[in-house]
Amino acid sequence: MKRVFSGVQPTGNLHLGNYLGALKQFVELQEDHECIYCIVDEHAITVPQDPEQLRKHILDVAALYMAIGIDPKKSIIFVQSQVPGHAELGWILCCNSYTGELSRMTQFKAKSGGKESVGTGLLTYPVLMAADILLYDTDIVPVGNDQKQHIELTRDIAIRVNNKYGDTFVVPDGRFMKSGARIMALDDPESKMSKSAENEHSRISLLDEDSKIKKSIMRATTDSDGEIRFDPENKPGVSNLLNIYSALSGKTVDEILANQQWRGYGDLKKELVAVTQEAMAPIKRNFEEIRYSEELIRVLNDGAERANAIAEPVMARVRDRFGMGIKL
Ligand code: ATP
Ligand code: LTN
Repeated sequence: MKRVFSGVQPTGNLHLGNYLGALKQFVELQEDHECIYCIVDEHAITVPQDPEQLRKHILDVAALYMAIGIDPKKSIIFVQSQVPGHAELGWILCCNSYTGELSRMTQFKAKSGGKESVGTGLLTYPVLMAADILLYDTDIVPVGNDQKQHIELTRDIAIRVNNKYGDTFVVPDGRFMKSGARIMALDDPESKMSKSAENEHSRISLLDEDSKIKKSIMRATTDSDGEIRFDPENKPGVSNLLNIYSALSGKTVDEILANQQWRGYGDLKKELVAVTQEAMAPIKRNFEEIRYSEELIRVLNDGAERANAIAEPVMARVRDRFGMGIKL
């Protein structure tokens, strides 16, 4: 069975972009892959975090993983900082990457732009991500489109180390969704839906109440020509709504457009409200059941142990290839 690894940052409530771009594939993949899903708290601290909030968000993401259908009997769910190999391999890989290639990463440029002092962790963030992936001999990494560059860097570092030290790492492939790979902000369809945008109506969180879902979608930015068609370049707002509709319903955009009798954007939005509320309802129900249960903590502790059991032999191989530590 091929091995899958992916991670989500515990930096706020997960939204439709996270769900449709990444998490939905996590659930599908667990049927015929060995899946490892991480809550990457070491990545979260690349920007300042309130400790209490961070602790809360870690458990929120873990509960959401389970609420959307990740089954701890099939997949490993764990918290990054509970497995020491991530930080250790992160350091080793830092010593095998270049400041030039890291400063060229779009996410780094976006997050550091215009600031006088920039945390080193923001620059080395993708190297830690490479460590997460390579630590488990991962074959496949399901992520949203925005992570393409980081996956490429991971492959470059793996190949570089393999060439220099002999076969050490499995070179992984990214896996990207066709619809949903890039969900845009509802209030600004030119930028991606994000946890950190100031306007709460720019996103739909997986835990939003029905009334909030309705408000955010009904307010979504469209355009003034009134024609409903899929044209991301000229009609990014309407196309984003259709894209969300398609990803949530499992229908293609063509199928949706062929069967609709909408008289205007309002009708499309109303239908999308219903589709979204229906898709979110079971997630919210499951979340409430799991979030404050002892089972959640058991799942995470057990997950960390299972993850460590895979990571440790890989670390032993890496230390050995690099000539680190002592050997009897
Ligand atoms: P955010 O911008 O929401 O803070 P992020 O990309 O910084 O998200 P994560 O929460 O770790 O950080 O992302 C989890 C997964 O969700 C990643 O695979 C990422 O590619 C995906 N993702 C994030 N935003 C979107 C989006 N708008 N559309 C599709 N996928 C997304
Ligand atoms: N960088 C990713 C989160 C992330 C990740 C990973 C994804 C950290 N480590 C390993 C896949 C595999 C993000 O910002 N979304």
